[in-house]
Amino acid sequence: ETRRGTVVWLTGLSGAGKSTIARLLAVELGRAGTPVEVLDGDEVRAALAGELGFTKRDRDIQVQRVGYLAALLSRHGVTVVVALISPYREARDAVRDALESALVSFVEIHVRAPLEELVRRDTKGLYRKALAGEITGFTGISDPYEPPTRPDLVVDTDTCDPRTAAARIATLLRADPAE
Ligand code: GGZ
Repeated sequence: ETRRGTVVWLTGLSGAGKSTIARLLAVELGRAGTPVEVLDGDEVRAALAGELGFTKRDRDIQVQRVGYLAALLSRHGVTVVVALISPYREARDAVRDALESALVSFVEIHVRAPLEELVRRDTKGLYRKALAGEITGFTGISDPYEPPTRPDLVVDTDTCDPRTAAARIATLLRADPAE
């Protein structure tokens, strides 16, 4: 049995820092000579999920699609860094099972910050709109988020800057190279 690749799956609320950390991690891994791709929820939605909204069903489809893309890439030795809210445990676990059956390592990272901190940051103004009821079904405000039960790592972005977070993940990957 040879391990085929690694998928680093960043899950967490909007604005917690998933995209920033994913990008920094990709740069760090790339510098070390690892072929790497980032699959970011926003970008995948813009590229090929235009019809999907934010119902449970649509989010589950989004997670499944990104999991499928990650499987294709990782099969060729690419380390795939995924940045996706992916709020439902069952959908994440289904991706994990599929990847592990394909001998791909699935490393689950919870990118976390207290909700009041996210509301305070509100970089895109989405929390204000969600709190005002202008966006319905917004994760963390009016839609559920199920944190991972046994994440490989939890990154608290209120106390840990993105650079340090990316470095911690890189260290974890080195320590545990596709087990
Ligand atoms: C959550 C929403 C919503 C609702 C729009 N709930 O931080 P952002 O803005 O740039 O990234 C979020 C993105 C969520 O896409 P994902 O594909 O990661 O979500 S999921 O895994 O749940 O499918 C957010 C924005 O879209 N956004 N409406 N209602 N986030």
